[in-house]
Amino acid sequence: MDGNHEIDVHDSRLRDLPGRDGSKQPRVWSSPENGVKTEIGKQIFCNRSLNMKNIIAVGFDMDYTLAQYKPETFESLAYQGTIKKLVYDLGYPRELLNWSFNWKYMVRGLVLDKKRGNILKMDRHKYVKVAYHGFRELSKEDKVGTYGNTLVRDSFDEPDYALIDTLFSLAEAYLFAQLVDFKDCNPDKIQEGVDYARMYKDVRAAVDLCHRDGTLKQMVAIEPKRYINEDSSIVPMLEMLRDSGQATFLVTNSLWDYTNIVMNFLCGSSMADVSNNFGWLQYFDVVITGSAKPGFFHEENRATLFEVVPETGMLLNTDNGSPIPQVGNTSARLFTEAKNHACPVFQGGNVSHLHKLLSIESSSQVLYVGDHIYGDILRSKKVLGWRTMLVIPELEKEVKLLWESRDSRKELQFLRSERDCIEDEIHHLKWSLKFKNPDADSKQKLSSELDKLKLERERVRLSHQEAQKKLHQRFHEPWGQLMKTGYQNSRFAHQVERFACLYTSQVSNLGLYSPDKYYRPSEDFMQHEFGIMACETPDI
Ligand code: U5P
Repeated sequence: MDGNHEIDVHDSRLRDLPGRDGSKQPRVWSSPENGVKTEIGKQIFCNRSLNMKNIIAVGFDMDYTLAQYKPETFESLAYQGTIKKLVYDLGYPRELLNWSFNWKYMVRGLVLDKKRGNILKMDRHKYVKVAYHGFRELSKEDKVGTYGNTLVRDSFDEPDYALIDTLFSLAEAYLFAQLVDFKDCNPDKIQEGVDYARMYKDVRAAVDLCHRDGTLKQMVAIEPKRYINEDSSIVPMLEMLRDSGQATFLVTNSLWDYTNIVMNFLCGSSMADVSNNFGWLQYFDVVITGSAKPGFFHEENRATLFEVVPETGMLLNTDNGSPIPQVGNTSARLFTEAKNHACPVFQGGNVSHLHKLLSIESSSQVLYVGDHIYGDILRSKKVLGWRTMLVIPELEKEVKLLWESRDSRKELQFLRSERDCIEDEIHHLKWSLKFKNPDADSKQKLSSELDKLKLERERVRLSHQEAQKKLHQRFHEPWGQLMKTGYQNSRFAHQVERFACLYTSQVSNLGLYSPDKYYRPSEDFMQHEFGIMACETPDI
């Protein structure tokens, strides 16, 4: 098999990367249309063909899509705020106040088993490959005993399981693991009747409250730079889309006052008082705040659409998305004229309002960019048929590591096939011993050969195990590669493949490609095709 095949995890174009001769600066590829080289970490990957010429509106989620929060400050703040609520409002022991948060420990794609206090990583077949109880790894026997039976394997969904599928969930997953450990070691210190599932429920409610009661947002408002990454390429990307004739819109669950603060920061406003600065609205055609996604994507959702007055945050009634005709004024006023802003701002409503506001006739004309596989991507694609792009910030590092570890992965594949060959040889020897009636001499020869092979098999097995562990740790200790679980795609990767037409590490990567680009995936291969494609002269 071609050695370069190893890095061809998502896109065959990677095979043609410069540096297949081993040169040291390979992490770029040539974009065919313009000859410009784009780093792999900033590449947009395509699962399903998408011709940007057919897209008339590009929409964005805000939090963790346009705005990349710094987990070391933002999620730490959520973590600390949650602990305070657990202690002061819900009666958890005061020693929790001394706990600290390792923001690098949890990763997206994990599943919490609320009842058992376990944290799981599974592959696309829902086979649990890595399992921890709190911070203690489960033995293989325990893991297989609990989750191994394919017949009873459940769906790993709510209400008994919680999916860690947004970056917002990393702090609560960590706190849950800490509480599980704490309860195991100090059963008397946790109130009677509070089991693992109840602890999860308390943590979830407390985190959610931190997001809603100002614990987080007031701090972000004071010093956005401390909590959000600056990204000077967002504005040029939005301008590029608009210059090419595509409408742009924002649909966020955040409310107007917070949205205004974050968007001012992202769009580079240097004004100290952002409450009166709405320059960033010029980059959008419609802004919808407080959208209550994923309900927003359902046309039958009857949420009322209000117009927001940017200066005051006041909500005005609308006539189902149209301006209310003024008394004594025969023509309905236009939002934009009335407000003197580049685009109208709303709160609530549903997708039909948005389609009407942007004159969208077919949902396949919309591309929506979000970070939440369920809240943004799955629902908008499945329910509506919008085209989707998922933002996965973790991808930049993952792709870099994939490149750097290509030799180790080659070694791993070699060991795996060596192991398989030995296994086959052992089988043949056993077969000969049993069915070919060898004479005493041959029998002895075969038996000693068999013993040698068994030793060799053990040596290769251990080397393979060691190499696999090293590679796993190189990506993430304890969870390994985000998109892989062993040799299979992870459950997270499987969802990305199914629901995101495109995926990339940062929203601004859109600006690195033509707004007319025809995104195409590599050819699909089934397993039987892989072998044939790798052989130059197939032995048929
Ligand atoms: N949020 C919550 N509860 C949570 C996590 C997030 O209310 O447990 C809020 C965030 O603070 C943000 C919004 O305001 O949801 C995310 O919206 P979006 O921009 O991703 O749509």
